[in-house]
Amino acid sequence: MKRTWWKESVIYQIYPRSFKDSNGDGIGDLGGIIEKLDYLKNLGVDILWLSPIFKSPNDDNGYDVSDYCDIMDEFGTMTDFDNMLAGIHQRGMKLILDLVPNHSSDEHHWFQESRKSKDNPYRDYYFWEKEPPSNWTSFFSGSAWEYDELTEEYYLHLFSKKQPDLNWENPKVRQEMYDVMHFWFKKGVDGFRIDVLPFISKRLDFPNIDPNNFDKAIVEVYANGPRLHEYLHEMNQAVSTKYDIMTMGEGIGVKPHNALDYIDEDREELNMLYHFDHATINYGQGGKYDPVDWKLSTFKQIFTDWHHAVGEKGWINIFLDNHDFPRMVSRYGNDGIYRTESAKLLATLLLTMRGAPCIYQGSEIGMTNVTFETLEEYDDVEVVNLHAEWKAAGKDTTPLLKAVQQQGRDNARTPIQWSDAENGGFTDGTPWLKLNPNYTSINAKTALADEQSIFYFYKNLLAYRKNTPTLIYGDYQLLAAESEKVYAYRRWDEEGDFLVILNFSDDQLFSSNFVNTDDYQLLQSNYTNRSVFLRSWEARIYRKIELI
Ligand code: TEU
Ligand code: CA
Repeated sequence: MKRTWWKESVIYQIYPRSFKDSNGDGIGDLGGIIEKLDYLKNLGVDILWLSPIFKSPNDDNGYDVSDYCDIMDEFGTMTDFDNMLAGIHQRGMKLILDLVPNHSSDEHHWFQESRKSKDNPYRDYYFWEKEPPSNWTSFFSGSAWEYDELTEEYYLHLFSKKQPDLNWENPKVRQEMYDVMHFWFKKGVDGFRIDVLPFISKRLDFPNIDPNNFDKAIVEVYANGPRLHEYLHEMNQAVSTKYDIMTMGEGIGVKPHNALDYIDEDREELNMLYHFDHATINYGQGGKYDPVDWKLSTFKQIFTDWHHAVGEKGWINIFLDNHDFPRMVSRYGNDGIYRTESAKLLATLLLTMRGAPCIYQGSEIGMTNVTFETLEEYDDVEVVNLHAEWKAAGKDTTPLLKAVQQQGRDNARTPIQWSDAENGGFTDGTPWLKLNPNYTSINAKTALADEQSIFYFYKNLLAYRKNTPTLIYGDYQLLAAESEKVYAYRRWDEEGDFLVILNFSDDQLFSSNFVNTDDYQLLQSNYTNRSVFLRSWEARIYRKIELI
């Protein structure tokens, strides 16, 4: 398998709006990121991925772009960007930005022109129809077709109505997006995370979808359209191959069976992608806000299936949370009495799998979900629209509040808790979104002063992984597959042989019941003292004793 810098890198995702405010307006910004570059260097991450920083009306907090080649007013200026990029490179780190090619903001001048008249040169930059051709629905409630009275036609938007879908059938649209990529690569950016990339080619015969099976609609209708891989290869040849950069696709609609269509290095399309199979593991029949229990055996099988599906031909991100999902320690761990142990266990999983580990801001200090008491306190357009839909239908919104508290994206968007000072040291002003009140005890300052903190667990294991190619490139085998409490697996190659044993439960177990560790020695545990028992949320790494 080819070895590359981006395969050996650990990525840290920053959601700039919530990372650090440097000018007191309550909104995170590039100046705040510059202030924290030494903190990130100390942690030991290699690549910073910034959620979108381009001009935007922030209907979807930057994922609605009104100018792809200029910095969002709230985040600062292009000079701030240049200073931040220089600071990142001076510290030996790299920067990838978040490209949003599937849709623009409705305030982008392309759309402002397109909607003016049916014969406007920008008309077919977007999808316009006299009547909605099918029953497609938006991710953010309601129809995916919005009526525009100016030309008395409907335009397509798979997300909010302020995010009209761009028409990639139009070669001018494709060229515009390649020009955007060249612009940032020429400034020295090291790559892109590319938003909802599988959607840029859709089923343009617009078949109806089964409203009771949105995941099927995503995979078969919204994503993976007939010209997708033609576009991805064209993008690769027109842009990517001209720079030493990395492209990472957000793989909504990608499954093990079609993953290599995107990331097989011989196909010259994308370098890597991340999938959502584990991230949607608790979606019930009614989707995200109809959560159900999930089984560890299912979770383990997903990681195992993806490992074998991608094999040695491709590369995937390994993540457990990001700005679209709840905090991982609340979702997969125990954010109560075992918060520290379970956060360290999840860090062990992230950092001992084959793939590019992706740490979401705040996970390194074990930040948890927040519980806002009313739906009005939530900012996310997905929740605002759903709340309005429930109220319009006269439904009791109590169950929705409960589901949003558990599943909502704002759980991951509360401002980073830097210290126990007012507003967690995030801002001197009024934060754009309320902080989690537990910032008084869960914050970076406290973590940095405690050598047993989650921060130093990440730092130490990050460093170990970087010096242990087996954990990066080695093979993987699931062990104790049937266990609903323990996730155990082996990682090995000619240079090393490791066992990882993770107790995903509050229970104390006999470790010998699960894996034979006779020829191995304990390398590390998230508990400081030893025990014959595998303790609650204990994470152990064993290394095979090398016979001299
Ligand atoms: O996300 C697309 C996506 O798959 C998730 O947003 C998820 O389906 C959605 O949150 C509904 O639960 C990307 C970005 O990561 C997300 O923040 C944007 O809202 C979305 O695209 C539109 O740009
Ligand atoms: Ca600010």
